[in-house]
Amino acid sequence: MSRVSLTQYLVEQQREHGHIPGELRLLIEVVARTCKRIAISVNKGALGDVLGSAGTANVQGEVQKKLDVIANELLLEANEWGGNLAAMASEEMDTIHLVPNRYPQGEYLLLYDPLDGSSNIDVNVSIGTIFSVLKKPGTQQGVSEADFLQPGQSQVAAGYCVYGPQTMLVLTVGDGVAMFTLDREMGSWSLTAENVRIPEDTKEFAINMSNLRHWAPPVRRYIDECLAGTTGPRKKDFNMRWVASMVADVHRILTRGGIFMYPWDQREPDKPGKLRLMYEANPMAFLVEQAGGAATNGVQRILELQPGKLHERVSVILGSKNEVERVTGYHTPRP
Ligand code: P6P
Repeated sequence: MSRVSLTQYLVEQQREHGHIPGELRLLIEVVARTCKRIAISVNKGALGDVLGSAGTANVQGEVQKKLDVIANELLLEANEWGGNLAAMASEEMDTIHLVPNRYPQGEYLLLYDPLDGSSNIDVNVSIGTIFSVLKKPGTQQGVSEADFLQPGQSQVAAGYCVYGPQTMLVLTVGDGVAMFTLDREMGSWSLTAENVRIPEDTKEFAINMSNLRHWAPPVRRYIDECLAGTTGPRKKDFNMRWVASMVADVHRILTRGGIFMYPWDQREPDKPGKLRLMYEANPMAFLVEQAGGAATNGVQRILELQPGKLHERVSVILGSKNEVERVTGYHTPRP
């Protein structure tokens, strides 16, 4: 049986729902092709000059891995010529990257974390590329950072590529979530799941437990109740997973349910959280909601948050709807 390719899926989705005009389809296909190219570098490991530190720091003040820089460069170069993009923003770049004047400017804005989970690269644990697509507001020529500062519900597409035992592309354009597996013999993406649904209940939570003493009381209460298992108020035992690679943890939740939490903690009280709103939380929240899950910052839907800065951080609680609503309820007790 011949499988549905990414191009066929996008063409048929456009025919049925009209959400993927040609310029957006080109953007998605170019990002998907670049993820295949990134996978080649990731899979080289010690056989290629791709491991270890690049000896530079990014805007977050984090040491950049060689693969962070490689992935960022590949995405920049691949997305400049299409005539469908006005500019790009990346976790690895201080400011937005305008499409060079030698190319026509388009109406889309592309944001990405080129390689999330970089601390896992050198120890061969799954990592990923996360991307988010917005439309440039207005019709005026030119583009500024302010044009990127749109709430997540304005996204027209979002997705990630997980470089794991399988290389998989997971995508939404607002009509549900589809998953594609890289067919290495063909060198193409094959549709392997669509209309993905996250179970509303779960027995599996994902959080970095080493931060337990730093959490706010509502998070501490929720986790304590999970740990109490059948002897506590939840009356059921829970399991825990923490890959420390958001793409891997979210992929597990999209595949079998669960709740992922990277909440505010008192280690750096001025920071609302560790994860970035524009190119980590927003695309993941779009995917999770499209799969019937929920995503909040503990108080509000992540997709409703109005960004103030390109690289701002946010507290993230996402996954199985009933669990996310429970944790959110602990933050905002019912009147
Ligand atoms: P910690 C990876 O660096 C990342 O940004 C996310 O992918 C991941 O969920 C989180 O940080 C892990 O953070 O503090 O557990 O190492």
